Amino acid sequence: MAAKAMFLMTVVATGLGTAFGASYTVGAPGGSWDLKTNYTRWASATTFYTGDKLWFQYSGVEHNVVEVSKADYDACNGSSPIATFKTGNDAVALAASGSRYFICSVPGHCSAGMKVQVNIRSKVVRCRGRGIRQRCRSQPSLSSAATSVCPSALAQLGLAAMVAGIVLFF
Ligand SMILES: [Cu+2]
Repeated sequence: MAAKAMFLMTVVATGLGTAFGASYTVGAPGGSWDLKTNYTRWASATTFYTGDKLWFQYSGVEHNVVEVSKADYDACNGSSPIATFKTGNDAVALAASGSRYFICSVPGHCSAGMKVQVNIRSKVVRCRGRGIRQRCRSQPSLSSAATSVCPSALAQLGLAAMVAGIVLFF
């Protein structure tokens, strides 16, 4: 029965993770973090919201990801990085609204187009009702799938599942 409670907890945690953020692989589906993708076109096809995540997938031997200021983005200068990533499978959380700038600092790559600007909008979540009956909607709403149970309600549900699991176990 403890296993059952653990399963429920996992479901609740997974729900929390997916309900309030999307993950985007940079350059996908046509490309990745490479020398042939048009990142201006790629970024303009998506509206990014706070809570979303970027994935940079590439060969760590050939490329890297350097977050820079707008001036360094425009100049393709990677010598004053805000952050540096080089594993080839790097996640960047878009926690705040505003613009973020990423380039590849391998000589020649940024000027060849390996640079992406991401504009992040803040996502407002509005909730109605209380407890596990509470329902929330992200505004602006991305789709009907944006309607989901609120984090607080999920936490309560998780707690209830845990208590039920303990009661059943003993
Ligand atoms: Cu590169």
